[in-house]
Amino acid sequence: MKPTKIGITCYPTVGGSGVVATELAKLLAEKGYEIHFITSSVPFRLKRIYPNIYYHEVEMSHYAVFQYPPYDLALANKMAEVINREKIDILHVHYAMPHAICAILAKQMVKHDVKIVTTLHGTDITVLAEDASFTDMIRFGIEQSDKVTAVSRSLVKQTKEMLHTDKDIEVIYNFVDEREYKPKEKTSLKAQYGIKDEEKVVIHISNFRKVKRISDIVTSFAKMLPFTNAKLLLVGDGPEYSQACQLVTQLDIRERVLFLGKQENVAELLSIADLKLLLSEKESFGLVLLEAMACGVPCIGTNTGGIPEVIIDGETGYISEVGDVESVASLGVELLMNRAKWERFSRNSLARVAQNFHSAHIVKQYERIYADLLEDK
Ligand code: GMT
Repeated sequence: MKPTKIGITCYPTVGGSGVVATELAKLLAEKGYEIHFITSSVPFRLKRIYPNIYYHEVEMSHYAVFQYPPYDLALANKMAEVINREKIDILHVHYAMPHAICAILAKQMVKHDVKIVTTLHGTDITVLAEDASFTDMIRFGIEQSDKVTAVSRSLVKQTKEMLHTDKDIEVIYNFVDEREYKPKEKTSLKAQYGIKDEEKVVIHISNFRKVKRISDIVTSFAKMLPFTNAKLLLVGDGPEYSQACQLVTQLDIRERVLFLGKQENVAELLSIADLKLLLSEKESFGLVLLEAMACGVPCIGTNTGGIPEVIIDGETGYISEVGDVESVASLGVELLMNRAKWERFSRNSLARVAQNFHSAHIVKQYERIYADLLEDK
């Protein structure tokens, strides 16, 4: 039997959506699907050769007459070329804007019957909150897709409210690769960073965008310090990085905070962490929470978007109101200082990931969507 051929378009650089798209691709390829990435560069999680995964680069032409290089048109053109040549059955795009819109254009250009699956990750909707002139275009991308999924119930609700659409949007949660994200033996990493054995490790991982409220991370950590001996690992880079450095100096906690910048091996860093903080003002899911929980690290997150669908308040971690740094600090101290509670939360986190976000279970949900669409062909 011929393998089902899936085209995938995502943002190939850093970011949870690119991670989810690539991990899904790898697992599908292992199951015998033929995967064709159509992206501007090789997705960063695609580090080695995978026999069933192909990569088609979107090339840009830089004609002097174009004031702005037409990336979206180049993408649609590449999608159409790959659909025709490879006889792609399903084109699965991550983000409505611009990927779903490009996919719809590509579909109109080809003779081959291809179905479009769009997965919403949240930023489409965040963009809308800032520039409502995109509403009609994003709604078009969603409504013309053959199937739409979103990474949390909260994102479905928000999308429907903001776009006034009754398009059926199915929730398929994110997942992590359990082979990589799992509790690990203690390594010498803590000592290598100059962190003493008895010191607790609090960690934050993000792209340091404004929406992540990095100053709340630093401030709440500073408020924990009189009550607990701890270090803060700040992992990632982005627009708010230098402001975070300034705040750390201002609060006089420089020896307590390690700025690690972008790191590849996050699972290893999580193995030395005791507590994970994600205090965003908007977050459709929070993949980094799942990564931490899969390593047995309890999390404190904010009461926004999909975060309460990942953390169970008082069982796997805590939920705090956006900006309430006092409450984050006292909940953090409580968890770090109460060993029995920490161990219970850590076990509950592992169990929750295994029961609700297991990759095998999530991949099956995408496979069912593909199969249903192919049946309709
Ligand atoms: O959070 C970001 O800034 C990156 C963005 C992305 O494109 O990867 O993350 C979004 O998608 C992730 C994967 O589904 C989610 O885990 C993040 O919550 C979501 N970010 C926001 O909603 C702000």
